[in-house]
Amino acid sequence: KFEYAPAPESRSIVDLAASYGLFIDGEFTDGGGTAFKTVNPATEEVLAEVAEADEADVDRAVRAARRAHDRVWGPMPGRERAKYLFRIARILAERSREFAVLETLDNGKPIKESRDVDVPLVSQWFFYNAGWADKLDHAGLGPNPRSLGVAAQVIPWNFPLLMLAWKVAPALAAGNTVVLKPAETTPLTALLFADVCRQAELPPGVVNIVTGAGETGRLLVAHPDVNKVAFTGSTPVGREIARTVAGTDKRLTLELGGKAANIVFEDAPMDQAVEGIVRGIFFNQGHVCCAGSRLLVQESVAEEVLDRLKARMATLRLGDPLDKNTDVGAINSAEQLGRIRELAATGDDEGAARWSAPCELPERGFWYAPTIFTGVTQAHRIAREEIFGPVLSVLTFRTPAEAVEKANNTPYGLSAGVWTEKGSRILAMADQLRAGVVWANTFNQFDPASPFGGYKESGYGREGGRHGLASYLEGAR
Ligand code: TXE
Repeated sequence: KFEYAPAPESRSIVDLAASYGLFIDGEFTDGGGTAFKTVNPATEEVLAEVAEADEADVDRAVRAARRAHDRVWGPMPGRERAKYLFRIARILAERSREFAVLETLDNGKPIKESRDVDVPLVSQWFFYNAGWADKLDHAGLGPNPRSLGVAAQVIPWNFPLLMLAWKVAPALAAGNTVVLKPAETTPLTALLFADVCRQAELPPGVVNIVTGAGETGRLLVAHPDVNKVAFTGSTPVGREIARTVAGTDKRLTLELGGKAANIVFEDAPMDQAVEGIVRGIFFNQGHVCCAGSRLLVQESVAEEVLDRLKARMATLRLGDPLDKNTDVGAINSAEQLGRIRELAATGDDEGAARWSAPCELPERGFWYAPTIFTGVTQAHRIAREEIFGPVLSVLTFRTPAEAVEKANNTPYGLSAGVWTEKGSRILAMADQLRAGVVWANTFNQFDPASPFGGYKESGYGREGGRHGLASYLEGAR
């Protein structure tokens, strides 16, 4: 059974985060369930034992959030809420190194990314949303926007702290309180975030963190006193959540998988395009819902693009995620590695040609070499299903119309990329692509002011910008 032991100052950040337990009503506490282990995916070492929240813990967390919403956070003037959010944003920036190291240990992503992308974006998200908190009545969102109440938020393991920020920052700015469940393979930065809430003297119950596996998430989503559910994760779990929420008055936003097309025209700026392809699929080991996992390249330049891409891939450094020169880190879990291997093997079986970057995989830990498949047809599973790993499927096209048709031939619709020097083509493509985000001559860029979300099986609702805020408000558009 998990025992809550407060950590002495001298222990490492992993020990600290692990010793926190569940965070309910402003207190760290041990849960009623059994503990589970979280491992460093680069070494397979156990990092920490973390409490599994059971039904009573989830209920306690939701009740704490309800009280905090009704008595403190909901009625609080926006300008006061803003002060807390600015304070949290500042503390996150001040403690950024600690967060970056812990994120890399728990997730396996290169420190270069957690330090330069994830953690800076996290504090930006809080700064941006803090700025909304005192302007809700005057920003054209609606005549009288009000908080929804208690938000249940379930997040995945690919951007543990950033997904927390995407969910928690707008919810709090809009006057809601939250119960958040991080993914079971990456719970540690959420617990360290709870410590930031304490440091910021956020009123008890405004943020509650319940760690655990899918069952904890299921209990949270189904709790009758929850007003809003926000989920990022797999499509099957998203469907299950939609069924649970159907027939209740809970609001729901879902951000699910993707199979984005990264479309390279013959007039594209070639050097940038190759960098964009690499960033599109190998950033965060391809554990990215909006990853550019299908390269659509115009036939006339396909050979040149592939030659350049392979040359660039050969320079990627795979290995110790804590080494600041590492470009490609570890796969987050043995299960995910298994899924990647299985789906990639169907590429071989169905007749596509595999090429992997020459690199030595460490003996321990979960690793997959950056890989591309050429000769892929639209019928292949690797062209249709989300691999969620460093594996790129390459298809070709002749005309812009063919590019659009192939790009849209997917059950998903989260993102797309277009590479061309022609401005009119960018606009025409953006118009025709059935994707929530279309990047032009760039890829995987995020900004707290930009709405993000999908078409079709990629989910519904938007996160980010005023649209993301509106999904946490009653009476807002
Ligand atoms: O996702 P799950 P998994 C895709 C990606 C990946 C696949 C499986 O293709 O290979 O999903 O990943 C919680 N009720 N994406 O298994 O299970 C779970 O504990 C409530 C894309 O990790 O969806 C975790 O906190 N919650 C994606 C979260 O849901 C439940 C990111 C996500 O886990 C639950 C992740 C239930 N019944 C995976 N079952 C993206 N869009 O970015 C599980 N959970």
